[in-house]
Amino acid sequence: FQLGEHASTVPITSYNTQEWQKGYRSLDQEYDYWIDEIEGQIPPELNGTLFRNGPGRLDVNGQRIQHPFDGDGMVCAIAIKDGRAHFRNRFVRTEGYVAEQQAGRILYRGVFGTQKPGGWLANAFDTKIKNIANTQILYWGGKLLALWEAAEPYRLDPRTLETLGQEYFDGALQPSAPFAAHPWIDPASQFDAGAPCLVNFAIKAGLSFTINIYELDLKGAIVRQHNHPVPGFAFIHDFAITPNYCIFFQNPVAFNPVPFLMGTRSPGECIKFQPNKPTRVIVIPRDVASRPKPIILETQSGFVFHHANAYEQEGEIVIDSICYENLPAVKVGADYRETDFAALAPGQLWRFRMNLETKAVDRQLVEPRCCEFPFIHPAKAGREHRYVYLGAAHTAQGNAPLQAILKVDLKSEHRQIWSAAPDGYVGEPVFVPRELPGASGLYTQVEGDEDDGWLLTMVYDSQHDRTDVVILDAKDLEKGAIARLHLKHHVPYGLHGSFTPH
Ligand code: 3ON
Ligand code: FE
Repeated sequence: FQLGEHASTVPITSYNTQEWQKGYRSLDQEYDYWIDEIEGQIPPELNGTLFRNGPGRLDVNGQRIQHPFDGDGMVCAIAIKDGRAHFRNRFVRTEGYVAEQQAGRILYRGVFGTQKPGGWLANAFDTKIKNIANTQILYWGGKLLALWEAAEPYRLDPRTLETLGQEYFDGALQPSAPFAAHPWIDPASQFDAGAPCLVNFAIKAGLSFTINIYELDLKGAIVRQHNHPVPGFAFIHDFAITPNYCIFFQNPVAFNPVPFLMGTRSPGECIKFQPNKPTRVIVIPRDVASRPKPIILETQSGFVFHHANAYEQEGEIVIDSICYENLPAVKVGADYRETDFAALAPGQLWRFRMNLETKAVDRQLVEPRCCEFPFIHPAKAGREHRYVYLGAAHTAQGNAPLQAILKVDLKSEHRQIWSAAPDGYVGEPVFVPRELPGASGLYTQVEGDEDDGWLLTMVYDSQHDRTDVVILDAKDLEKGAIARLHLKHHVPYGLHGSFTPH
């Protein structure tokens, strides 16, 4: 593989860089309205709230945030009931957001390039990074939690999205301790008599690294916790679970802290991908009673942000992940809006098979199309799944912005695609099963077909400079959107979301 290999061979026709860039403007206003411009029809059986988090502000009073991953979390709630939909968005009032709003300028350094104004002198030896609560939003144990992987969750009011403060789970989480942005719901936990539980992790960074694993019961209490040291530098954004294991991919990266300490670079700009080093796979048993010890495996070099799912099969663990052949360095001072997509390696869906006895890891490319934001039926978490839904590029080859929703059938190898190109840019597709949730208010069982339900995604329509909430029939993407809810404004490209039926 050569970086930029696609550049000369693939004509870029599906998107326009200037149009794409418009989706990265701040949305300062906070709205609260019934959506009355709807094309098509919201299915009357679809009831609940789609919560979505992401950077809402790409500048502080005109001072540019260097990278969208550094932007303050802004949560959208699209509440759907009886064919009607209501929109609301609110910034998470983190300590840093409030302080910077008051000051009218950037007061904190960010992980991905944002620096305080005033050059390196103004930044040197300041290692305090703002909790921006911008990555995921999830309702669990009666609490709506905005998550960012390097600090504690913020709790919001699920109805008003008002910020209620940091969440420490009755003191089980230490002040300012991290809590990752990628929890999984185990639909039937063997450690909770078959009840669902929430499994999350945290990467505690410092001179050495630790993986913390947290399991929460339905009431939202941390009921199991264990910690494991990790050798080397750990940049682990997501993980996967099975009934018995947690699986982590430790990406091969090196970190040189000196420029960060000297104030010349952010931490993200000090990370260097190591193409000649293997990826370490860390498998940690979930059974705390057995005093779990990590099992370490190795596979080819690659970079993984997101896993679609994992499951156990005849002594092996199967895991589907979005893997990049290379992680481009965050370039100092570069403008992310000038990204040369064609010069970067695309994220692609791979299947890894891992044998815990022999430690052999086998990997296979499942889908070469550029894709990100994998999503599965919630009841299949940790169990064998048939379908993966993804945000994908419009064209089958090359790297490009996400403009389509792709459905991969792992059994028949069939694909379905719905594209919003050339004007539309899509986000994560959230799958909502058609069947009603179980007594716990969660989707814990697949009753009919695994793809019987809807995909909800937010699509930036660059032509109208506004965002649509698009509803697709997950069984048949190619029949087109069954409803397009036009918002009154744009919403900056986001990260992750979840659906809460109620
Ligand atoms: O790992 C160490 C400890 C740690 C927690 C060092 C560290 C400084 C890198 C770190 C912090 C990591 C953070 C704060 C990561 C935040 C990530 C984030 C906000 C978002 C990641 C998004 C990933 C993807 C793949 C997004 C894709 C977006 C598109 C395709 C387009 O919209
Ligand atoms: Fe993520």
